[in-house]
Amino acid sequence: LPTRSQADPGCLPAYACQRHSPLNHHNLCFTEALDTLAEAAGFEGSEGRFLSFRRAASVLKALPGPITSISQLRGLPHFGDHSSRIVQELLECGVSSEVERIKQSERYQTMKLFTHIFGVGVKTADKWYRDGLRSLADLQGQTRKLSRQQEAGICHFEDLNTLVWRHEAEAIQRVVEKAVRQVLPGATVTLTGGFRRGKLQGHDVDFLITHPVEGQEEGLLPKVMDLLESQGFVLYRHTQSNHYQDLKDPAQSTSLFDAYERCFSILRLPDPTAAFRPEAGEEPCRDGKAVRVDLVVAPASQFAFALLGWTGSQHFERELRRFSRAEKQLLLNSHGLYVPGKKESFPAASEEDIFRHLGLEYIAPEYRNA
Ligand code: DCP
Ligand code: MG
Repeated sequence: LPTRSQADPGCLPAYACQRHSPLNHHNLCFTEALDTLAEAAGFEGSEGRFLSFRRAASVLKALPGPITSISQLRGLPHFGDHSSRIVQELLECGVSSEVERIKQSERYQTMKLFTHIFGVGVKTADKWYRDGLRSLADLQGQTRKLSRQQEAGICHFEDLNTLVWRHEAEAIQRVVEKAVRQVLPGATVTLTGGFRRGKLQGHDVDFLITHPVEGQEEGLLPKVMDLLESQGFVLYRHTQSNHYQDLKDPAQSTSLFDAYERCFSILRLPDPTAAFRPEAGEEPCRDGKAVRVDLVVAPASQFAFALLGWTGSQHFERELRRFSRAEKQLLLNSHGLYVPGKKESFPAASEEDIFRHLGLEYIAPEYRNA
């Protein structure tokens, strides 16, 4: 299978997991427009349109240079009439009237606002919109019951919608690592998500925790969160225990949600002055910025799958699973790689093993920004 995109854009492979998608690419003005259309389609529940625009945007992220003429789109996978028209308009006018109209619309702006609240998905945002709500003030001024998560999301809205910098993610990692090791010596904490793909900023911080002795890691998170709470770092936490033993067919867990022990949290960023004075670590930080942190615990035997699944990007993950199913008749999720109907996963000690099982060239995390 051709996996290199660099040499000849005419031979760009169809799946994002077969291409190199660097963080910084050459077609930002086009991909932003197409991603906006994808997002807007997602707000309307149009999964098909969402995927078409997302796939077209992703193709442009893997091109070796900028699109300067519409003829360069010829032969590119996933470029339908609509996406081509948008690119053409941008080439000719510098803006797309359709994209501008959407961005200005009350519907788009409100849906964007509401879905940026922690704990609010498209369905809830749409319901609120149809009920006539348009702003955070509208939400606060009404009597409907919000979930504890949504309350926290509104309370920390401003902080949570300020991007997290890499050095802030690393400061949180030090705090989490210290707590994890105190609770379970030998356990490791890996920074995943966008930061593992080389992003300098993210909307949250994702950690994957494991221990070399299988089973030792079970039940770790409640203890870690108790410790972090006693240190004054926890603003919100919702911990779930793992349930992969309960799954009748682990391969069927192909939804976006895996069955690992996990905690969705909001942590207070450690005081920067305390970060350089470990002896002052006992002192709770009072004024740190609120940051969304996801902690996931995987047993050693599933770690490679969890790491691959949590590194993203989301589109890269979707494409890996689609490739596995359509091209290899295998089911991939964050727990394993399965022959349909079989309970046992292929073993994998590393991400490289998984790519190899799938017959794919290994793509390093920095090139998974599809
Ligand atoms: N992921 C997933 N299923 C979920 C949540 C996440 O497969 N339900 C994967 C894909 C994501 C990665 O985990 O790329 C991390 O999720 P984020 O939403 O945090 O996305 P990123 O870290 O990639 O981006 P950002 O920088 O915006 O946080
Ligand atoms: Mg993230």
